[in-house]
Amino acid sequence: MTRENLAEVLDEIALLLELKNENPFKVRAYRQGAETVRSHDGDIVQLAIDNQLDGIKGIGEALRDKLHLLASTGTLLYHQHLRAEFPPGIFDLFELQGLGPKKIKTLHETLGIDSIAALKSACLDGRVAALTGFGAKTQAKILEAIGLREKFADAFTLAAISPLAGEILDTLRLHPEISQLAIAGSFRRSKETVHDLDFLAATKSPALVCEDFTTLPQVASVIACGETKASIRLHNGLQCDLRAVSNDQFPFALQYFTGSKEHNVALRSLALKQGYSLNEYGLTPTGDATPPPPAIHEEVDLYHALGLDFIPPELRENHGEIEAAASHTLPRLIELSHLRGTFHNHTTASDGLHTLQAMADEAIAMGLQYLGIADHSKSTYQANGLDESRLLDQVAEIRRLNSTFDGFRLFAGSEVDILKDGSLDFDDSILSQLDYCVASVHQFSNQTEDEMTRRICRAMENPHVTMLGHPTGRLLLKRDPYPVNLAKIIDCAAATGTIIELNCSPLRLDLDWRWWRRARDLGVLCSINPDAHSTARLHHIGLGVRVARKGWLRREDVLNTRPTAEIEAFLRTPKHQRRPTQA
Ligand code: DGT
Ligand code: CA
Ligand code: CA
Ligand code: ZN
Repeated sequence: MTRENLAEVLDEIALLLELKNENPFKVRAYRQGAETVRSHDGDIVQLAIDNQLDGIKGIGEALRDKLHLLASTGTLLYHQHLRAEFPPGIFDLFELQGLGPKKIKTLHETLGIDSIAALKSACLDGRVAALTGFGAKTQAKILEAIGLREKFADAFTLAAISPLAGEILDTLRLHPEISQLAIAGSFRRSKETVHDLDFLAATKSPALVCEDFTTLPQVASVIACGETKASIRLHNGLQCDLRAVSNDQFPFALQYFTGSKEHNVALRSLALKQGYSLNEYGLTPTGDATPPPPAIHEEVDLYHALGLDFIPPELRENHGEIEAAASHTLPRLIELSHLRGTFHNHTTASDGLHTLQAMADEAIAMGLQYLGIADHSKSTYQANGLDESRLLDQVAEIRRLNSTFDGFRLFAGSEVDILKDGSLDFDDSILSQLDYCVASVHQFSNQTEDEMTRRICRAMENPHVTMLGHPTGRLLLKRDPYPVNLAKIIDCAAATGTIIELNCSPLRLDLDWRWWRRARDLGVLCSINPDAHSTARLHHIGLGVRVARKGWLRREDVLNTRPTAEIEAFLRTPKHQRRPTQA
């Protein structure tokens, strides 16, 4: 059992309890437990096995005993029994955007729907629309969600597979016959979604390594197993390829299988111009006129041999990185250690799982100097958005807490709804009492591109709007972006001095990496925001940094790399006078 296995069981129990209409507090306890398991500093699996979970915040007695049973025996009868009350296909329904436990329960009880296939046919012959509380609109939305799922059937989000990738790497690292090991492909390039994982191992015994790869505990089925390569499918459907190469070939294979294909094509043609042929096995002179290349022990040597600076994997998309590497103008990319704090986080006041104090404690434990709170505003009533009076109470509470911290501070903000016409959910008289504000669209996302663009620009023109939240509303593999003209949004952000958020909640990663270079060049600042609804999710800033790197961002392009005093000065300065980058 891994940490993630434990957390998944607790999450699933929460879902099942919701399906059974159980007490919401009980549901919340399991969900909170899952988050605690994910974020606990120590070896929580071992602690659970040893029955040493007492005193861990977020894990009560009932959870403590269940985690002990689960970790020490690998199963939990309570979970099995709950699961047995429902058909297994029902879990897939939770993956569909816009379908909550209540609707799933109705669909199951009235129409006997127990799988996505069954749901699809019920939509197609109109049975779903006929249900009370559903209607034609809901039915169309469900069909759309099913369509999206089919379209992305073979894709996974970077965040979803990262723990799994890490586990497999850890296991393979123990293999005595593997001398070098890496995951290449889109995963190494930090693409927001990936189709498969490409493992690469240097070894003197390729056939043995391939065979052992197919017996990893995560394997559901073996697709192929040969002398130098193998492919497996994991229980979650993810395919993993392995190439076994010699030590000498490793740097070439690593470069080749990292891709992207477009980057490789451009690199190969550059090599050809210099008289070399480049492939996954080596760099060789094409004729007698070309001298042999310098010794290449590592991937970086290969780039140097071609007269290029080392190109970080995130940039290898043939978006100008080869030209920049040739002219020594690649950006020095931001790193996780540069972040000093982060904005846009939720608490129990709206739909977060943890209190102000707990969120602050976690940020402090992460070594951050400040944390921005931005709970939902009143129009997002589904998320228990705050009205004026609750918001001002929270501001007061934040000011009180700040007097108890040493070298840490909370910034009081709001994730204020951008209403249909671009006005905001709070008056300026309220917004002016906050330290900062994130403005986001959460409703009326069916407007035309023109309407949506004008609406968001109007919000950014407000002097109290510090930053724009999740600019396209996309949910990776689940919900397309709403129509919006991002070029105009970026221009408007530059003109008004509005920061754009890089929302690094794993399904969002919004603004997309493809737009950041343009934004940066126009002087738009980025804020890497986890949109955390729990303490564990604060750690998504690491994912945000990977995406920011992919967008060519440097330390100076990101607001929350600045120390507290600079942030305070920045926020005090009227918006139109703020300098996007430090001198
Ligand atoms: P994906 O679809 O998320 O798995 O994306 P990748 O980039 O991981 O693609 P994949 O797994 O098909 O191949 C891994 C890398 O191998 C790819 O990024 C570049 C290299 N590669 C694969 N096929 C070709 C090819 O036909 N030509 C070149 N130049 N490189 C290739
Ligand atoms: Ca791949
Ligand atoms: Ca592959
Ligand atoms: Zn939001």
